[in-house]
Amino acid sequence: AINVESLKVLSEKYPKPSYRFGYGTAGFRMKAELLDSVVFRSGIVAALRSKKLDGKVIGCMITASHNPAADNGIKLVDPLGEMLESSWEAHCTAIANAESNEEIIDYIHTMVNNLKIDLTKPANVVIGRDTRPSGKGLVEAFIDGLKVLDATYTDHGILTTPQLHYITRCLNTAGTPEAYGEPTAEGYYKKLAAAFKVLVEGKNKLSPLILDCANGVGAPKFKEFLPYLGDALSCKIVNDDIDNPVNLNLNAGADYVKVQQRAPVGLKTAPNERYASFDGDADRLVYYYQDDDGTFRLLDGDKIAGLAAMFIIDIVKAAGIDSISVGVVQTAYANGASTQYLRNTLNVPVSCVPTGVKYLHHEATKYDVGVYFEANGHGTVLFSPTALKTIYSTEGSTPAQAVAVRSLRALSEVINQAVGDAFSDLLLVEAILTQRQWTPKVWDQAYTDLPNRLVKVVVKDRSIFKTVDAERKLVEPAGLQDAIDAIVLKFRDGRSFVRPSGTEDVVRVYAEAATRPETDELAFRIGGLVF
Ligand code: 16G
Ligand code: ZN
Repeated sequence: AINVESLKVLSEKYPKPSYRFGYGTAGFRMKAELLDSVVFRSGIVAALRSKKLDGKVIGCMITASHNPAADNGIKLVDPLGEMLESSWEAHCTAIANAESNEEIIDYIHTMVNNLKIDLTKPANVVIGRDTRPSGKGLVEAFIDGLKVLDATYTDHGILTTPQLHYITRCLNTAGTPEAYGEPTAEGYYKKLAAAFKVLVEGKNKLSPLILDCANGVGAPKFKEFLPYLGDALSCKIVNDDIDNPVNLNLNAGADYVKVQQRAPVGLKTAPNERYASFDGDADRLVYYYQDDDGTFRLLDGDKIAGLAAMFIIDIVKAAGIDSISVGVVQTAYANGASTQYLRNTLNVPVSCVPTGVKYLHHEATKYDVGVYFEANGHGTVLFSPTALKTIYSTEGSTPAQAVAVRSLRALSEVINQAVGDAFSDLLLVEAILTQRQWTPKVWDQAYTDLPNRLVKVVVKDRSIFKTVDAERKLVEPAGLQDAIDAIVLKFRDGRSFVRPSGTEDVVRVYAEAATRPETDELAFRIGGLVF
């Protein structure tokens, strides 16, 4: 039953500020001091979700990813480690905006009735948080929310976002044929390390990787991970200062490197070295290097998708399996040159979906092996149950085929199937580069990115911008798309689109064209239309 007395008492501790909250693609995310009531109430929703799913374990991650240290956020995770089902996002938003205890209780009753939730069922939740100083207090608020419905929980303290997703999936699949691993950080390290060792066995080691951890949770957790990898990976960590919170994501991390197209603070690039950056909760990864002429070269999520797709296609072929099809999922932000490469050089099907991991993930499940990445470095590779069955029931009829089958199995283990994971993606890239003995420059030669520009435009009301066709076209405001098309036509290899941000109060303009000056002019002119 609902513990109405404790709801009333606890609710006093977490008064709602006058603010309109919305659960979006990144969950709730804002200045940490605004979050107490939202997080408390999210505890109630998490408990309801678990009861609705017959006591399955729901995950809760307290993080604001690549945002500054003063921000924080909360995301709920469904049993298999996926994003919360979208219809429940609206329930989170509704409860977060309730103006009184009575409204909260009414809303719970409405959910119980409409969704046929049996309140006598148990509720189970696992919790993780990143290194933000506000995290601890928010976890307490969340736990208070759980108490309203007598949910049981395990607080894992500091974790990366993908580790929390992994643990959630492990707990819910334990003892089934889909069992995913030991539900602890240690289980996660062991599983990934074992698979990685198979992939690099007998190959010459690469030069050390230099890894920027954005002064976030990736630093202590990757250090914890390294001993499990032993001498299979050599890696030098920079930007690991989690004791001074102001440094979190400050001029460092995957988002900074991708947006600024330059190396992070604390890292001096030299030719022929290999660099990578995590974001603040370690679910995004980008690589980069310095060219012989001193130019900074970015290897973003599109480049990782291309590398992964290329490798998987080859290895499936080498294993003598022809029944497995590979597909790639991108968003409108994917560089045009990457889409061309995938379609025309690798000959793989490519789908385009709206921004947000849940859309990519869902689309990727339609392929036997679905590679999905956002250009910003968030992504993973999904193996369908049928593909896994094939991979684990094939032995290969030659020694070479047997080796390829073994690699394919290890790939499916090293890649996090629950969610995009910077640790796991890093091992994937390192394994491929090691197998091929490639430098980042060789990897980069697959195709040349078109110059591109992303601009933010502050508008009065971003809700008037309505998109279709995976955000590549505007249908409202009327006439704007025609005006955009007319300008784009004048640019060689020109492409541009406009979409309202899901996480900030701005409209984003993306432009790409044949040269840097043309790209900048295109972005400027489209930005001028929107403003
Ligand atoms: C969220 C999304 C991320 C996307 C970003 C776009 C998830 C887990 N995260 O952070 O994938 O790239 O939003 O932000 O889905 P925007 O809508 O402000 O451009
Ligand atoms: Zn992140």
